[in-house]
Amino acid sequence: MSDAALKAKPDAAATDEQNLTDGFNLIIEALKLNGVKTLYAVPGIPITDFLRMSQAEGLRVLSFRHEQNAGYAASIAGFLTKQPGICVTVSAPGFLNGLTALAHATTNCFPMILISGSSEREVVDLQQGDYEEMDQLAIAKPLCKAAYRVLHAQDIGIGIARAIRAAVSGRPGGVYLDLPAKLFGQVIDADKGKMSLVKVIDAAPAQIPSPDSVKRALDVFKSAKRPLIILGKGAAYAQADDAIRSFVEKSGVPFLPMSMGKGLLPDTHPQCAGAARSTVLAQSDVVMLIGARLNWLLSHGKGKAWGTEPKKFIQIDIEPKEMDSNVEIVAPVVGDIGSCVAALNAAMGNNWPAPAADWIKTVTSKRDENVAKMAPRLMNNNSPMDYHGALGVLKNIVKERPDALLVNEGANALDLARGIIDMYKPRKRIDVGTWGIMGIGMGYAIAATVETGKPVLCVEGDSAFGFSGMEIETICRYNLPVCIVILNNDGIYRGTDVNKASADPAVTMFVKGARYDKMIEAFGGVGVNATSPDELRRAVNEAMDSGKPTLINAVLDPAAGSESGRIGNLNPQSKLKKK
Ligand SMILES: Cc1ncc(C[n+]2csc(CCOP(=O)(O)OP(=O)(O)O)c2C)c(N)n1
Ligand SMILES: [Mg+2]
Repeated sequence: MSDAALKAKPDAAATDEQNLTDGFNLIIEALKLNGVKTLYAVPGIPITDFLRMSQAEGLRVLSFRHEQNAGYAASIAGFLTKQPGICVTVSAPGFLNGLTALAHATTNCFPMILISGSSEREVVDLQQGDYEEMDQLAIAKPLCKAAYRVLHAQDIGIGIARAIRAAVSGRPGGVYLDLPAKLFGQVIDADKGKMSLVKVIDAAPAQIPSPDSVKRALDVFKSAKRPLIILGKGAAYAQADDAIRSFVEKSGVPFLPMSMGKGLLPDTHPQCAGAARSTVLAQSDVVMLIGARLNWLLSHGKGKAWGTEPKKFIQIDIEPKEMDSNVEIVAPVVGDIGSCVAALNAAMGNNWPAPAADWIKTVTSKRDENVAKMAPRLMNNNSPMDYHGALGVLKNIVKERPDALLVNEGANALDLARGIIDMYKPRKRIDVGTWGIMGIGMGYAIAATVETGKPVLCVEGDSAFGFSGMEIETICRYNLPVCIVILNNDGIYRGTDVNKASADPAVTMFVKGARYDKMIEAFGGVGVNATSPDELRRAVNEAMDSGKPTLINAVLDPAAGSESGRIGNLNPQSKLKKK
């Protein structure tokens, strides 16, 4: 071959390559075209190069230590942004690790897409024992809103468009997207590839409530003697903050925020009935639910907690099937929360009659009484600490730093923090959600700061932290402004349980006096052992000021805490004596 011919050959190949694209690139382009900026992932076959290329192409790739945490991060990214959070995993075990988070997203109505690489269809379907063989699509289906598989590179655009639309439209939820290994390497004509990409237009179209339903709701609301508004996390998700605030204030009605609805209006707002929960549930006669479901968290809308007064429920929700799920809904308003509240605002006018003064007085005096009762307990400086001493400190820190996000999980660590720490802005409190699961902590913390650019304070039970604790390495590696406070009472619920049958520790007990702060030092973070509220205050303020990854081991009295926190009544009981 002549020199000229030798030279010409690579050039021809290069021109050929220019006219071709592949699965790797098409997936990245399809995601970018639809505004995806971040992937939460754990690398491995067949997605390692995909993640490398994504990073090279300008996507932010957060590489985790375990897929469940990457999945929880993606799920809360969806809640915070109204865009589907994306988690990417390897096949079989990685997929299964991510699946818990996908089911969690679906249950909590967070838009999320779990993208998993998978083994070859031919081999999986004949069950011939492929590397990480598993029929992932079939397994994912019952746990999510929709599940899709893409087999051909030219279908990647459609596959990703369908996944995005399914995740965010209507009631949001989890979507599974199955991408077999061979797809990534499939090569097609570059122009054809480009043409096959789909930009999703109006992914979550407004769903306008019918005028009749709005009128019916306002008629019932107006007829109330003791009205109550309950704000759920659906209301927070909607990002209709001004409209919701204006509706609540125009009505003058007491409102009760659900855990992740806290901060839509400040917990210190004159109409907030958070500290008078039992009173308002028992005594109200008309209850308007805005993006809140009558599930176990609201005692299904019936029974002792709801008192003996007859109730009328008005429910605002995007999902028609939610209506009458537990009790009769006399005024269902079906639509997206933003559109529904806007319609209520328009129809109620500016002269809405104030609720009866005696009802407002009942609520506010109960609230003020409970707040006053709690106040001295929050100021104690006991060492070792109790929950109230430690949480009193954190309450003040959140008041001074209302822009920070608060991540919260545990049993006592959750229930007491929820009650004690006031929130001032929407979508600042993120926690265990509908299932009350442990393990969301570090994944949520990572996504919270990555998605919002704000610092994060995590309030963690020592057990709760253990479920995602290894991600402190991820927090240090990406140098994220996350301050973790572990309310360490040496165990699940408390650290005083005794096993009388053998030398083994009781099942709820952990190593006594464990020093969690030393763990983060292994990765270059700041570790602090705090034994009093004063030490805790100093350490948290320093961490929030510096933005350095910090883990504070807050030493609690092992006797502090009660079985299952506030929900001990859910433990099954038998008439037979316990052994
Ligand atoms: C995934 C999962 N596994 C187990 C549980 C059961 N559970 C509920 S709370 C809890 C831990 C409570 O202990 P801790 O986090 O230390 O909080 P504390 O009450 O001691 O403050 C556990 C294991 C759960 N909710 N979720
Ligand atoms: Mg504990």
